[in-house]
Amino acid sequence: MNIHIIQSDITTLKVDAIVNAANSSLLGGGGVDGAIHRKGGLEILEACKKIRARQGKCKTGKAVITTAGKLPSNYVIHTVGPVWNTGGKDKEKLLANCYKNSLDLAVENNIKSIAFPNISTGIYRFPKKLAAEIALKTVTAYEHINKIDDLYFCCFDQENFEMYQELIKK
Ligand code: AR6
Repeated sequence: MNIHIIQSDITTLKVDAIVNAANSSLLGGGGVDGAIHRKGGLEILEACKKIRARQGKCKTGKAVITTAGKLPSNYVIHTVGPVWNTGGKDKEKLLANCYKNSLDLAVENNIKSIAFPNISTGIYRFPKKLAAEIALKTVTAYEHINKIDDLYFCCFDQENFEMYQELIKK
């Protein structure tokens, strides 16, 4: 398994699956979620609505998978990160669950290449360094990680990009 740290717009990546930092409604929003729905088209929203009808809202830390619509990837895995307000260990665990549950779906769907955005570090205000540490720790400890060939941490802002590059060295 290769880990790549890149700085890019995740909607442009041609990988098996990109991960969306969604909200529990699964019906779109701002940030990376807005970009994915805007560029991927209505097919993604329709798929999300079907999941909503079946299981209700998506809880924090959980993940669901849909088509990627018009995007160059094959799938979008939507996961709901925790909102950082008071902090606390449960937030850290919930963020780790986002990565783990997304990887579970990837493995179940025979996905070999996957790109993660920096979940929760935008509108949800999770501290970037702590989020990066949790992300790296969770994926490297993931028990089926050898089933994934290429895992991309797709950073958007310079601060996250530099932080991931620093942390990966350690
Ligand atoms: N490609 C890659 N990363 C991006 C892109 C992009 N096109 N756009 C933003 N980012 P955020 P959250 C980065 O706010 O904090 C939405 O409204 C961004 O720089 O997208 O988990 C949802 O519907 C940041 O590092 O997600 C939820 O309501 C990271 O993606 C809420 O925001 C996450 O920022 C979720 O908040």
